[in-house]
Amino acid sequence: MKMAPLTCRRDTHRRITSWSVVAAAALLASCGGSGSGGGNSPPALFPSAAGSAQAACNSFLSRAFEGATITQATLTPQTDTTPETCTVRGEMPPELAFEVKLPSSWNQRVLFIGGGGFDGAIYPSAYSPGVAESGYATIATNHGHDAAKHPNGSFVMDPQLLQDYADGAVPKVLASAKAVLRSRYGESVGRSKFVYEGCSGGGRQALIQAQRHPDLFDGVIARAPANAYTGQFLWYQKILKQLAQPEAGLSIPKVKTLANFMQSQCDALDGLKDGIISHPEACKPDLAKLRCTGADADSCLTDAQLASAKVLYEPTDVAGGRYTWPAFPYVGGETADDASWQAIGGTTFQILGGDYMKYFVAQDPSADPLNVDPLQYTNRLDHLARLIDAVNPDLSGFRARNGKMLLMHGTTDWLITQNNTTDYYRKVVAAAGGQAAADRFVEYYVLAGNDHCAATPAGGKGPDSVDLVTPMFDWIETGTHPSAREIVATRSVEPGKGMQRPMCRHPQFPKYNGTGDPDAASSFTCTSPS
Ligand SMILES: [Ca+2]
Repeated sequence: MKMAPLTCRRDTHRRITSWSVVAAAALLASCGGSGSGGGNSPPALFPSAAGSAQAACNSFLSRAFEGATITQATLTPQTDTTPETCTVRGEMPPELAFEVKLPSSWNQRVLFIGGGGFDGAIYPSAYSPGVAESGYATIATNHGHDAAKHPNGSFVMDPQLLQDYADGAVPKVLASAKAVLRSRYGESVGRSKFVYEGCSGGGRQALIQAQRHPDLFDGVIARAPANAYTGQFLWYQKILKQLAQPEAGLSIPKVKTLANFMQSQCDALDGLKDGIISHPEACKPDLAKLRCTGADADSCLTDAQLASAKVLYEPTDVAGGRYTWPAFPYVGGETADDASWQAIGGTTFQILGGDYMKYFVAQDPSADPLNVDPLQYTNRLDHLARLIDAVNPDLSGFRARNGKMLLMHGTTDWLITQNNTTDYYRKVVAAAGGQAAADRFVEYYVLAGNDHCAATPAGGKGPDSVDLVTPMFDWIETGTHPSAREIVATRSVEPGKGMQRPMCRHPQFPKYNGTGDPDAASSFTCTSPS
């Protein structure tokens, strides 16, 4: 994994999901802030008093809260950037574990931090920068199982663990965590707002809450959600089988050829040749121009390789049309770095697609993933989809309780295509009765040049760090829509330089004004496609 070198930061975290060796170190690169504003900061309920905080933290040990037993309680002292915090770990059978962070100076907001991948471990750091410094009480969980006991996808062969992973863990954890919060902060917890933020598998969890448990959270933030899970994973098998065809593999030099072609055709369409294709909808390259006219060479694609590109870029169906997958935009993973594309045909995709086909579908660890025929497992696939997929666009229950939703996706995500989030958003808009009705409770933002839940430098050429938690809490607390403020994303790998771009609501894109510092957000205007 790569960690960004930092000299000045408010928040650093690592995201390592079992899906990927890609680790995201998302952080606020500039000490000047994210541009998202500060939000409300009520006075602390529990000013740090020596002794009292330690006693309060110790008091949790071995106590039970709604079926969970507290097995650890640790008080960490205040630092230059983070408040004194009591972290408690709760466990409930069979393997569900969670963590609640209780800052002594609490801002009266509660953030549930989503995990990712196949979970099995607790990832307690927020994607939005500034959370750890700002006094949020936070909750995180392993989503039901211990990956040390059940590596990779093997846990799903236990129906209880599958249920907890799919949908069951969060309501149970939240009930226990609320009891912990009330014990620490008193009944004022009942007046606090609760938000769920997650990426990838955590993004799926965010959508699950809005779709199936609309009373649990006041707001949900779904980044790069893995919500069309069944289609996504069956597509992994489809692309792996395609790449395994004779002469159909895409080597790194071939991918570079593909990426350079996309850049030559589409980079300038957003007004600036900067290596970031910020207006992907306008990008319609003719891949036939890449066809080898003579001998095979790194600078061209053979017919078999063009067929692989077709699977990458064209919407497709899997399992005999039972499930669909929208594939990548023409600015997808091919513009990410080499390591990402090595993963497309290599380790990560093979692990993901392989574990899914072996454990989820065939329920046979010895199965050959590429030879598991989805058509032989349609009942199992439908069962998995009912449990895990989070594709229901009917959010009427969530709307009725005044819930708010933010969607976000990076354009160069090579693991889950941005097109999938766009599809879901369009369906939500339609189900809500149109754009005006949808705008009251859901906003969808696009992060041009950002990879899958990842921080730079591995995570793409654009900015990667953006605070969505502050705009969400302000939305649900004050009614100020995120779109009514300027939300700025920062490139975390270069904190001194601090490339920044405005976050634009789909289908708008950040268009260069023609003049001004290309690293300044003010040099771009969110523009609707013509
Ligand atoms: Ca550009």
